[in-house]
Amino acid sequence: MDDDGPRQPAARHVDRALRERGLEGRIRELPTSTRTASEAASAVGCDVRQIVKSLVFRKAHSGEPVLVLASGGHRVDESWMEREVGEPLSRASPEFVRSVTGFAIGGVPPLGHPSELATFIDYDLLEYPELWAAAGHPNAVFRLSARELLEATGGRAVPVVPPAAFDRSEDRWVTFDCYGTLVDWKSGLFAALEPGTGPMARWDRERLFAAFLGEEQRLEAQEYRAYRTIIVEAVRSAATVVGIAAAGAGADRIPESIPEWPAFPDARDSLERLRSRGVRVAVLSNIDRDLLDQTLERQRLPVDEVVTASEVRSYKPAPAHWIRFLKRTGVSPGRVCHVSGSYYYDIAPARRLGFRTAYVARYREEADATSEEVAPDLRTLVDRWDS
Ligand code: 5CA
Repeated sequence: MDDDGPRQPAARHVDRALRERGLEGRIRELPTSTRTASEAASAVGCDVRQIVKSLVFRKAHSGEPVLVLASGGHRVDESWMEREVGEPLSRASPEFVRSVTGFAIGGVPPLGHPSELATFIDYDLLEYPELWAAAGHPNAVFRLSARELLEATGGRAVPVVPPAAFDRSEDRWVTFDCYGTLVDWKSGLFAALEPGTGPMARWDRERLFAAFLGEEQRLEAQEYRAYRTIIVEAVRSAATVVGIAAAGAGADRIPESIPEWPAFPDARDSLERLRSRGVRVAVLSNIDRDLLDQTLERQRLPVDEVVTASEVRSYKPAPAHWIRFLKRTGVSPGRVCHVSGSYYYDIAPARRLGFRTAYVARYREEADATSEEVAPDLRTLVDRWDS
């Protein structure tokens, strides 16, 4: 293996910009051309829609550059984009592209430019767990996830062609995480395990739960698998890590017990109060659709819309749940507040996509002040919104 990174100078430059963002060893220099999106897709063996095209436009009045990161499957609709940008756009000349990005057409990367460019990201890209972009040279590309593209470029997610739900909805929405926010999954999980282990000491519970969260994160970041598989495997390996073998033995029973996991006492009332005021509510959950449906029915939680990991085939904090929600409803993220008990899974990615956020401290996770609002529970939050 070549430990010194890419050979082409332009690709080395992109490699340095990637390293600065914690994205090491991503670049592939290929024997065939990756000059166009379809060539790049054939060269790496992915769908052309997973290719990030880095297209430069020029604002007609100010002359400023705009970088549009579009899916290889899309032809950017310039008149639509002008609405997002707020100014007429023209295509950039090859010279302009080189002067503002530092790279020639055919190899323009989405980052690593001499100065930061106003950046818009095609939100259809953000439903793919794996993306490929040009790495400075027409034979070099690099792999990154949708979440990494958002974070590394700081770009704004927008539709680059008119979306199906064309008219921006005027509805007000509140979107919720489910397990850990509406449903007390920590109690539910131990209620499922303790018939096998006997009552666990508080210390063992905390250690097991912490190890479980770590294992779950690790498994969810891999290739998509159903949540009922992931949760069993996460509990088994957490039990091994902390040395509570009996807990691992009970892991098989967990998925079918999930619909019994109790809603927090204020969950149903809070959803009903919001809906009675004309606010629409949705649940965006890292679980299989059938299990969520059973939870909502059994716990009598009324919602207008649902997006699950099994539908988008990825797990939060990947952005796909929120993108799917925006596409289905036609609402813009600024009209939505996303509510969750987790900074990692929900608050951080929702903010990155322009949603308002409210953190509910269900299990007293340390507040890190990245959420606009923080409340001890849902009842307090909805009371505050009412006053
Ligand atoms: N390496 C591949 C993707 S990994 C790549 O760079 N594809 S691209 O689509 O981002 O870059 C080619 C794009 O540059 C074309 O889609 C086109 O929009 C733009 N382009 C090509 N020729 C010109 C030109 N003469 N003037 C301005 N833009 C051009």
